[in-house]
Amino acid sequence: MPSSTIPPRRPTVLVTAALTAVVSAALLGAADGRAAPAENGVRAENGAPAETGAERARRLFLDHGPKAAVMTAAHRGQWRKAPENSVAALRAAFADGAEIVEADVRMTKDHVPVLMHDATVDRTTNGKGRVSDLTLAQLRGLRLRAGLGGRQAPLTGERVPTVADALKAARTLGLVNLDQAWEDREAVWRVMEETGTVRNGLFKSRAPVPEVKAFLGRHKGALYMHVVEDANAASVGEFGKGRPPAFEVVFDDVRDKVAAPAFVRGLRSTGRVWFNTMRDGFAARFTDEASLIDPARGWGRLIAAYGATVLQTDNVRALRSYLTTGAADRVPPGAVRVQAEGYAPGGEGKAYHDTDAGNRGDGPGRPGEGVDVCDHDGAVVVCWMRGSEWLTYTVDVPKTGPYTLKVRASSPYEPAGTYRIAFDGGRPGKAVRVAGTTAHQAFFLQDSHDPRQLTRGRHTVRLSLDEGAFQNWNLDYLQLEPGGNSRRAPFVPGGRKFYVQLK
Ligand SMILES: [Ca+2]
Ligand SMILES: [Ca+2]
Ligand SMILES: [Ca+2]
Repeated sequence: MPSSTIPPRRPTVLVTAALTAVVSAALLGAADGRAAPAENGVRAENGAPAETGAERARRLFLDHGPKAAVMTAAHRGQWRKAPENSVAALRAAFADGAEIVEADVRMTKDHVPVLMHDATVDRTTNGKGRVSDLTLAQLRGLRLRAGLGGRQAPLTGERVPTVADALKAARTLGLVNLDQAWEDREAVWRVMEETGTVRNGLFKSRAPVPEVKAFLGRHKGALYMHVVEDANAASVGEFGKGRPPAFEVVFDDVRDKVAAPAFVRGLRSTGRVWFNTMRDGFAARFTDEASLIDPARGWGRLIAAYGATVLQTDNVRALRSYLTTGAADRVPPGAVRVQAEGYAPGGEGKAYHDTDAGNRGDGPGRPGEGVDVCDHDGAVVVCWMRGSEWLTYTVDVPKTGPYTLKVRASSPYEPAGTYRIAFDGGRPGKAVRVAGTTAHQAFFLQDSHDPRQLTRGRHTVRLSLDEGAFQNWNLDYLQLEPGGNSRRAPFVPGGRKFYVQLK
């Protein structure tokens, strides 16, 4: 099924023309071109000290005018390139254009704030146990796992950073939104003072307003964002005239009170409005993956209809691309993309083979057909992929020449499986290994390194899964790209840079 025919799950809201105008200006503002972030000490051409990326991010964050450009916040850093909540992921996120990095704070047994999302180190390191039961020295002995972690994610050379490490790394680069830090806010504030990074840190909470005001009264320079959802929507009014510079709005249904145009317009008039687009339910169904199919289904809608001026994403580069060029996940020139769920018609044994009848997934499969289709937070994919299954596709090749197939796939398993490609009823090629991507929701484009000569015109492609091999992966789309580069290194999530060789 072409992706454009996937029905939206929920009704959309009416947009007021005035709000649309304001937020369109915000999007255009983002496309005006960025002041080049500069390291401390770098001077602009006129000899004046250049503004650092961090100072620019802070200035933008405090700007809520009608032309305020939409800002990019990287969820747990750029985990597509380095382990989540690592210093390398933080640096990579800023390098890719994020102005803000979101990171999660936990306290060690010896009361040192560190970056770690979960209560335990089990998912993201090679250790075990609760962060609060481990000393900093013990944590420092652990290695972080690639990407989003998981039992089979490869180990990297990166270590668990302290909040001090993270803030120091961000000093000239941007803001760090310290999530889960409110409970330990005084300890985190002390770290900011000690490291000279008071201007980099961004606190957030859902705490009672008097508690927030007391903290901000004690620490005048603290940057703060208040989180609102239906349960605490009234807290906005309790701030009176002393509203924080930003509100994070969380809604799982477009009919929620906090998603009402008048409510978000009110927030937008005095500050920035931040939405999370990583998964379903933070901003209804307006997710990263929906945005990658068509930005109007996610990011564009949040900007136009909900006054979004900060988007927190797992897809920093695609969001930056959208904000600067209007396109999120563009098909490369000369390439052909076919959605996995858009397999050929003809039924079981002719167009596909699936090991069980019916759709085991939660996505829009075809009635009466066995191919399993899932909806992973807006990514419509073929899932429950198992040995012996196969799918066929028709592709229109624009020009005669060599082409290399790539697949956008995900899997928490390593390796995730193998597939072979056959064109036009010919013999299947060599087995191509699908590498684990550390999570079902972590999709990466993986190169088959199996270039083929194709003539201009229509071809059929059969993708078959080896029967004897372990198979458990998800396929979003296939992409035939012109050229053949079989010498490139095999895919590893995050690239090879951060990996350690294990004996
Ligand atoms: Ca099935
Ligand atoms: Ca299946
Ligand atoms: Ca797809």
